Amino acid sequence: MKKTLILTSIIAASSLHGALIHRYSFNDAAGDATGAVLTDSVGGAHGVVQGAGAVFTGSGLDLPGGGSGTAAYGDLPNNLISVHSSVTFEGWVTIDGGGNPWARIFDFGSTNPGGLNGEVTGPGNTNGGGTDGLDYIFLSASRGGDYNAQRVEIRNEDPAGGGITTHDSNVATAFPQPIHFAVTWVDTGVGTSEINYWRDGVQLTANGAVGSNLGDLNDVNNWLGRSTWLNDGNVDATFDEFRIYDNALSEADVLASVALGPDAIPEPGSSTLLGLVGALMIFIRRRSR
Ligand SMILES: [Ca+2]
Ligand SMILES: [Ca+2]
Ligand SMILES: [Ca+2]
Ligand SMILES: [Ca+2]
Repeated sequence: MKKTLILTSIIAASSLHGALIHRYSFNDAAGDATGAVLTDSVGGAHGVVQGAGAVFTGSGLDLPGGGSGTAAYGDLPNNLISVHSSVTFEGWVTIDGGGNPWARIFDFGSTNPGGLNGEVTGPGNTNGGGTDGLDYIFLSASRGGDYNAQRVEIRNEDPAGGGITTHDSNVATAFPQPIHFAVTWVDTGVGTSEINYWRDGVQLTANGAVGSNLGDLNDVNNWLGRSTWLNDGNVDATFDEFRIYDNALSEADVLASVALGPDAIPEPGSSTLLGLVGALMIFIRRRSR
């Protein structure tokens, strides 16, 4: 298994570099981030900070956590991923504290009543519909209020009838907890797709089957730190880096990224070596447990 991991990293040629389509680094000068633009340095799809209490640290966006009626979150533009047939979400985030049950790291989708009215444009329930998320893909920081438990979920109920896919994992979290995450979502056929999920370079969901396509997603509420289910709490976390790729990162790509960190992108030709370094780091970490 470990030999396989390392060999895979050596052999796999990375296609990571050319596939990065959105990059948010949050490196604005330290200070109040209320209403600030979230710059996309690669794709120009700039977002905005909604709600109250966010600050820039100089290297990240620090969200306060709290009820979604007022607390700050990152609001990215509509239709970022439904136009693609494969994507990877990747980021470096520190979970600052607990509470805020079902707090999300990211959640892209729509909220009741869905369709053209599925968009919520600010804190609270701005569209006046119900409070449940209908279409979405999310990675949660906690399951319920338990931060030693997480969930990746895809739901396709906008319009109704598309179903839901849930993948739970259980990784211990001690605040403040820095995390690297990568979630891939790839169409595999008409009405079928597949997800993979890594936390800190350890794969927790492998080839998880999903009964819908990326194009089925009504991605009008594309949020960092806020749930498309409006009664869930907003996360208390600091986002250092958030990226979207229009392909699926391989395990070698993910390990290369872990090794390099949030401030740089692997160059073509360097990611094989970096993947090896990343695999060795995880190998050593596992042996030391
Ligand atoms: Ca915080
Ligand atoms: Ca849908
Ligand atoms: Ca929106
Ligand atoms: Ca940063």
